[in-house]
Amino acid sequence: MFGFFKKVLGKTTESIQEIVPKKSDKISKELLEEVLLEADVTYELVEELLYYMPPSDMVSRKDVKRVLLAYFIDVKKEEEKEAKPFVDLIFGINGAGKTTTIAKLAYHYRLNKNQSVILAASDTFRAAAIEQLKRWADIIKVQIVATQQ
Ligand SMILES: Nc1nc2c(ncn2[C@@H]2O[C@H](COP(=O)(O)OP(=O)(O)OP(=O)(O)O)[C@@H](O)[C@H]2O)c(=O)[nH]1
Ligand SMILES: [Mg+2]
Repeated sequence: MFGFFKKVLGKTTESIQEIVPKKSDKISKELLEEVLLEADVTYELVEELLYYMPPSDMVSRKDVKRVLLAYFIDVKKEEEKEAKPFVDLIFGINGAGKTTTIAKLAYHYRLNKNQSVILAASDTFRAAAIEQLKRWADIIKVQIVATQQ
């Protein structure tokens, strides 16, 4: 049932499955809130997700699936990424976690998809931005193109 989420929310679904016994079909909203927050889902989004759940204290796997799915309606289908090369555009406010996410994606593509990844350090302005990306490239063993700050 949670196949789709396993792909996009690996760790989060694992946490949910760990605490919801296989036979049980319900999870308390309180516990669901805890799991989502521990999985780094922002407080605002957790509040919003809970708002769209049914009014009862316990929610079913079906409800969780329905509500979470609505948030991933725009997730690109895997096939769309088959064309090579492709570029992912990541954007967000300062310190939101863009670079870390880029490293996670690059690692995922290299390891799980067996794709060839190349990082390009294009933030030549922020202090240590190039160093930060170089460090990630080194850790996850992907190529990087970088120049001077
Ligand atoms: N808890 C948690 N911390 C994270 C996550 N992603 C990034 N961080 C931390 O948040 C801080 C900023 O992450 P970066 O990836 O450098 O953020 P950024 O958006 O690239 O930052 P700028 O390039 O300065 O705008 C770092 O200390 C990361 O370790 C995450 O998913 N969870
Ligand atoms: Mg960054």
